[in-house]
Amino acid sequence: MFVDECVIKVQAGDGGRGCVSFRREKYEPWGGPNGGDGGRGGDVVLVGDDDTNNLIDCRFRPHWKAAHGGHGRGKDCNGREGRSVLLKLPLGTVVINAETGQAVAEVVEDSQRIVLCKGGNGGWGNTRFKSSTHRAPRHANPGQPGERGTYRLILKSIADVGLVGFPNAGKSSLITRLTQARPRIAPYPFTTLQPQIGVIEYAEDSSNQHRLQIADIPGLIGGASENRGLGHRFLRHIERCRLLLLLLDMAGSDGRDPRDDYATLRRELELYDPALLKKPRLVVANKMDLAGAAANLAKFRRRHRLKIIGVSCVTGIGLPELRNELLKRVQVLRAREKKSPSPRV
Ligand SMILES: Nc1nc2c(ncn2[C@@H]2O[C@H](COP(=O)(O)OP(=O)(O)OP(=O)(O)O)[C@@H](O)[C@H]2O)c(=O)[nH]1
Ligand SMILES: [Mg+2]
Repeated sequence: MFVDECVIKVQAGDGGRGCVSFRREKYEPWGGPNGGDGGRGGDVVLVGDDDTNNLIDCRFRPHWKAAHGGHGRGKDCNGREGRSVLLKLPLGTVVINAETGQAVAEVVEDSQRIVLCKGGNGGWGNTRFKSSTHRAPRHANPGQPGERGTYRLILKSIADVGLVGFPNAGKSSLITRLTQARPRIAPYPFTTLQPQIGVIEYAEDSSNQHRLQIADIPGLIGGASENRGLGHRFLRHIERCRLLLLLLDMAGSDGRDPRDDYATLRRELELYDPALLKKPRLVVANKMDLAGAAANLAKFRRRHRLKIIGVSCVTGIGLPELRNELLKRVQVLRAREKKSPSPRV
């Protein structure tokens, strides 16, 4: 089961109470105050985890509570600190406050730690209140309550290249040819039901290796904005990609015209978010090994004056050119982002 959205309730630990106590020993009947402080409550901490790509843990465990701090005790003993609770989240998780609707955090790096709710401070024991004029204070502070809240988690995968295409266009076949990822491939639509991320490795030389991530999402069809097919649900996983790869079945093997497919894909992207159309994109014509594909490509080129790379995932033609083109474009985009960094949300 793939879960990319869920709601959690979190509660940090309360601080422990301070203690009121006085030193009483043999021959020392009126010793001073010696009440210890309460301990801090534990925090709720989000931790980026590169090994998960799913929010399923949070779906089945929606309540996360950190431990309360221990109460202070006599003989100047401070309470213990409450243990923090660590929530491992996949990279690309956006945390939204469910009450205000505001994004409060975003997990983007492996092992990144974000304190979502802070534990309450422990209360002071009566030792803290003694002074030259107040030598036997009989009060202590209660601990402060820990922060708590309800948050919506939304996973938006992070990849360099996002694959968009009709069902059966060959998206999973392409990712299988280019990377080590092994999504299911079958001659019927909607084989892929959840996003898959693969890594393309380029061994330039032994000291300088480049890699880029490519995301395969379930296919789009006309009317996806009205929830036809799997709808627009998975488009959030390509929202942050640097480059969109529009993959077309140039042989029209499902009886459609690739030129109509291209128009439909663009319209669906625009209906989801017009910003997606402004993203750099590369059009790739697949299934060039089949009869009719070359003629269709010529017609397509006549209508759209774009750079189109023709490939076949069966024979492998065009794939080396595609690999190089992807690296070249992503490197340019990365360099541009470095110059003027802007959030890829
Ligand atoms: N002849 C030919 N067949 C291809 C090529 N690429 C993919 N196919 C076939 O097309 C069918 C669909 O391929 P998939 O890779 O599963 O397509 P997809 O876009 O991932 O489809 P969904 O996951 O259903 O959206 C499979 O039967 C593949 O073998 C190609 O270049 N040439
Ligand atoms: Mg697929």
